[in-house]
Amino acid sequence: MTTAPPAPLLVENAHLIGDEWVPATSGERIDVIDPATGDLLARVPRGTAVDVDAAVRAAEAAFPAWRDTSATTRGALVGRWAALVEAHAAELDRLESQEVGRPHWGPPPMPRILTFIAGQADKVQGLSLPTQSPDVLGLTLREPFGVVGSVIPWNAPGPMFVTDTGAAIAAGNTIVVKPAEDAPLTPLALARLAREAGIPPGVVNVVTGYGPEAGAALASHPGIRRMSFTGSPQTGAQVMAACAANLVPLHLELGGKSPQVVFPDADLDVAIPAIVAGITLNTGQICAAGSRVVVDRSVHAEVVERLAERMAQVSVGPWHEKVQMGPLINAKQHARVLDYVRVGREEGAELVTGGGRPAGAVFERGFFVEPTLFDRVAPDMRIAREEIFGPVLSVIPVDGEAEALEVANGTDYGLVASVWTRDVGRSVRMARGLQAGQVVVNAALGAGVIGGPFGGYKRSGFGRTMGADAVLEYTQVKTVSFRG
Ligand code: TXE
Repeated sequence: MTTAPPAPLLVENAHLIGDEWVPATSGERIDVIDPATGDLLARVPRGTAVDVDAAVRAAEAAFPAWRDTSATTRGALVGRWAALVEAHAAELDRLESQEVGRPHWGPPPMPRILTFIAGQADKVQGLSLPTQSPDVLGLTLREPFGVVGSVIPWNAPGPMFVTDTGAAIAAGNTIVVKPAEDAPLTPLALARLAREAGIPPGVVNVVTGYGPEAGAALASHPGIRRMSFTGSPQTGAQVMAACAANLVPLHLELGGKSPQVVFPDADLDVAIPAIVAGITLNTGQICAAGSRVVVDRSVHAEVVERLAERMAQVSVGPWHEKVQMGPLINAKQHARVLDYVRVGREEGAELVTGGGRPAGAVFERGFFVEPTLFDRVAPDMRIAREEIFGPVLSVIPVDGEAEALEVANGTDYGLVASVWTRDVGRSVRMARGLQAGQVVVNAALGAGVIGGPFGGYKRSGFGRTMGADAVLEYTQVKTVSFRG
């Protein structure tokens, strides 16, 4: 096995506050580890409330000029950022692969996300309003909030960083981002490219650090006018409480327990590989991971057999072009996933394949776990209701469409749902009935739609990113009426 060479965009022990790449005021650092090997990749500042405060002040100072920069120029600068990210795509991909421990996914989505956002910057429009009298004009303005805050997780640090940052700054806000302590290197590299693209100092700021220190300080900072958070529901609730104290609006993206509903008329040749990819991609550490297979009993045995066969073919290992699944992010997540395997067995589910650390010397140092399949899972078991965030797939047999829908909707989450059927009427009924922010019919999760709004129903969160309104979400509306 070859290891990926070190990425040249690495920023060592510095985060970005205004125009300065600086260490933490405390001088303390956090080790960033390659989860496939346990090797040290780099150290980043352990930022605290002091650093967050400095970043918010830098963002406040930059805001008036950035707000007053024309939308055309803002869009052009985000476009230049997209072009630089594209030019460095291979290095960014390597860096993200190393810190997340994932294999090569193909071209990174960051340039595409930024290009889409860049095109929205000069499309932020208000309305002209009817008025009571002919000498009065009424209109709405869409204005930025000011300084916005963003806390992002470690599972897809590059796409998360550009999704929030791009939309926020295209609308004329300035931003302070707190990346996850496990994967801050890609966000730092992207911030470096933002500066190189000519985005002025203070418009994009990044403070690295631990959640309860830097993250909590950002969420509760009185200078923040709007917040966004992606991560666990527990931390999301804390961030929301901090925002509530300051009456700050926010959007939350909190994960899922996404069902993949398989009917007897499904094309299993397409469905089986897609379902396995949906739970092994990024080692199951994706908010949209399809972690429950809700399958009609009449095809249940065949589906389980074919899923097991396919899962056994997934190549697991440290970064290599041919490897499909890497390790989990850290020791805590590794212990958590293995604990869910124990829970599933104790609850009476049938472990069909996987369930442990793969055998072999190469797996001893990293946080590896086998692709794992549980059958005969009941809807009320914990492994059917709680987000595991690992490559653990639960098969739940059901009888008929009504029960399939009830079981598919039977969790607190509602992020993504897929349906596998050739019956058009049934797919329409399911698309309408499924409680999820995204429904996919006969395709892999997240397949190919450009500009689809992304976000959750129920406890998967609220607010939408990535859609035609991504930039509008970062504006507030002012009604102006004036008499001539
Ligand atoms: O999440 P946290 P963790 C889920 C997934 C996973 C579980 C735990 O189920 O197993 O969460 O992961 C910052 N104030 N998801 O512990 O704590 C933290 O530094 C402000 C789903 O990593 O939510 C990091 O930047 N911020 C998910 C970010 O929050 C705080 C992606 C996420 O960490 C904070 C990740 C605080 N008090 C995990 N405490 C998805 N939706 O895709 C922590 N943070």
